[in-house]
Amino acid sequence: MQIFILTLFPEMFEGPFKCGLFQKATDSGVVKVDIRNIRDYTHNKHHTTDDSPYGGGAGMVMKPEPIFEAVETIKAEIPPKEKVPVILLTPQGRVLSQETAAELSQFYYMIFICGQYEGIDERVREYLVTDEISIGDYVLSGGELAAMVVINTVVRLLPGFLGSPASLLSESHTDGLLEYPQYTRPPKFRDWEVPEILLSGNHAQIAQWRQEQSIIRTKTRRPDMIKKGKLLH
Ligand code: 6GU
Repeated sequence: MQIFILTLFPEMFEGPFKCGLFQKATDSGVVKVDIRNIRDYTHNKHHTTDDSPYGGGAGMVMKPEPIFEAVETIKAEIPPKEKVPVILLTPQGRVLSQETAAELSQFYYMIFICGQYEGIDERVREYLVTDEISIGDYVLSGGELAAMVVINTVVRLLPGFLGSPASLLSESHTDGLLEYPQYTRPPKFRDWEVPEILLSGNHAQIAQWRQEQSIIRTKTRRPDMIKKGKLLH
């Protein structure tokens, strides 16, 4: 997968892509991340990327020209037959879910535009962007952190990202239930013992216990997930 990120703050991306499994994925070629500064696509004297809003009001609005030019430059580097989603990170977008992540993981190329919270010229939305994503109902100052979250959910679904594909199957939000409690050695830490059943070696009973724990946990912590009918698949 090849991911392009358009941002005014490329430095923000230095951490998350250089650690742990993600670094492994970039090293092994499972994913390539190409971060581009929107400012590099400006031609005016001061390399301005924003301007005051028509009609007045507080804050600044991101100008359309550098964003269009950046996307068009990237598209010219991609084989023309490829379907390339152009995704704007914005609190006005559809809210990210595991289904959205699975859907995006099917594309080979993707372009993310990190908007600043104050705003982006509407013509970017209307004539350039193909999808708008939010990561939840709260406000971030810009789309950068949101892009990292979206990209993380997508890339970890790619074949070759996780050590064992089984861990994708049992995890929260994939089978619609929260994960069951996990323990490791020692069997007794301070006064607290690991549930006996997990030490029993009886795999059928362990599987049943875990399923029950998942259901209890989901009912108490996320009853909304059960109401949504996610339990049914
Ligand atoms: Cl994608 N951007 C901003 N600025 N705030 C957000 C968001 C995105 N998703 C949730 N809050």
